[in-house]
Amino acid sequence: MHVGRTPERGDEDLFLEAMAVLRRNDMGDWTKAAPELYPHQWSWDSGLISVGLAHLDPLRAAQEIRTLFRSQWRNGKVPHIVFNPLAPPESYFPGAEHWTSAGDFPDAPTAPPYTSALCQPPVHATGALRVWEISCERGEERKIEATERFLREIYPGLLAWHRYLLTDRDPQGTGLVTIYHPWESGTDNSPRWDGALRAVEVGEMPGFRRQDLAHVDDPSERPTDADYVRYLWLVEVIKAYRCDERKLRRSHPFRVKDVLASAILVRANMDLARISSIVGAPESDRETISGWISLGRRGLESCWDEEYGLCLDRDVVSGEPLRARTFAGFSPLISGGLSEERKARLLETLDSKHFLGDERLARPLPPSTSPSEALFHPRSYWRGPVWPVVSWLLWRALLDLGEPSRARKLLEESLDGVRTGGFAEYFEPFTGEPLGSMDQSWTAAFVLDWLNHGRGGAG
Ligand code: 2M8
Repeated sequence: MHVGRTPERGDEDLFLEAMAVLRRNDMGDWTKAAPELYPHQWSWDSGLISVGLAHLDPLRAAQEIRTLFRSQWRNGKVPHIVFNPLAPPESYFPGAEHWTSAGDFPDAPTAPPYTSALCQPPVHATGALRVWEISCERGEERKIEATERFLREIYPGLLAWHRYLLTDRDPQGTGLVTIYHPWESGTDNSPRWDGALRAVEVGEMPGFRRQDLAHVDDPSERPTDADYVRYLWLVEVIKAYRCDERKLRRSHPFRVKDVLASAILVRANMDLARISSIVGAPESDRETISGWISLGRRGLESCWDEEYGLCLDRDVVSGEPLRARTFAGFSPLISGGLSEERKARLLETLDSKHFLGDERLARPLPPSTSPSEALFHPRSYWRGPVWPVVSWLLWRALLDLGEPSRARKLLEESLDGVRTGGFAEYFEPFTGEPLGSMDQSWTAAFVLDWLNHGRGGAG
């Protein structure tokens, strides 16, 4: 049990506001990622929104993950978007019509609801375990039993999901997840992908109209048109392959080993191992999962870059590391099991002028891309702004690594950022200005988790 934070003035109002954001975006048994910009169910958003919802109602939180997994593909993949059948087609691009225009995908589940053919970082086992844990902390017997039943019900889906990532997405057996699209990383326009994207040759494709720009004041907050052309081209290739994993792994033009997704998978496997004990799964499952954890950690170690003091993604097509200083380089903190030396070096990088030691920062919160990176941009989406999801992932990692005072600092600074700027999707790192979508669901969910930290639940 971690020591709880001392409540501050204004906490109660913040709690009520966060709750109101989630209530407004609530679609009954799933949550819109944001009111206008993201009117559908996103995979890793929902996996983490469930943690915030658990502080309000563990049963509703369990339902969030259950709804997502109803659209799990036959091969175990959890889709990156489940499209809201009630959202007008022009509300988001590319929507269900775009994905299905070339016909059905053989591995896709029965529709509607339709899904995209991509996936996102596997935070779901972590979300599911936290839902149960928070339910236990709250101590309501009936809900504890219900969330335990939920774990029993969702466990086979979680296992199939992780197996998919460690087989279809890792045919080389490295423990590292291959992604086929920057959208799969969750960090869409991060400089992490620039090198690999540059090599993609864009062919003939139909014209398209972006919807995302209609929902932000300043287009520089979103990816550029040049990025979007490549994103859409990769979607065309995936559709032409009917998402056949064998074809994708042989000749898709964008194949990258994503260290962040891989580390999140290790963390999720640690949590899946806990779930497997709770639900009394066979011993052989636990052996498999434990093998996945060791393999993933070895894979991440092989991506270590001594000069940067970070872990780097690798381009499968060129065989080269993708050199960019971004928060994803701290992935080994998330996967854990580090030597003291490696941990110390990563924390040194975190404190350095490349990250928290940059004196221009409004708050000591990790920017998504290092301000010393040539491709840094303070307003552009994943190229510099501070993201609550990044802070939340690092906060959890620091707690687990026995770094409570660092973790507390991240938590308090993050809460302060939201108190001042609201429930934004991301924040300008030097001014704290809220950017992107407002009333972003997972920002509200993290606030609920931070406010309740160590308090045994509330609400
Ligand atoms: C952003 O990604 C979507 C595409 O998936 C978009 O820009 O349209 C990313 O920040 C992603 O990580 C997030 O899951 C999604 C919804 O919040 O938005």
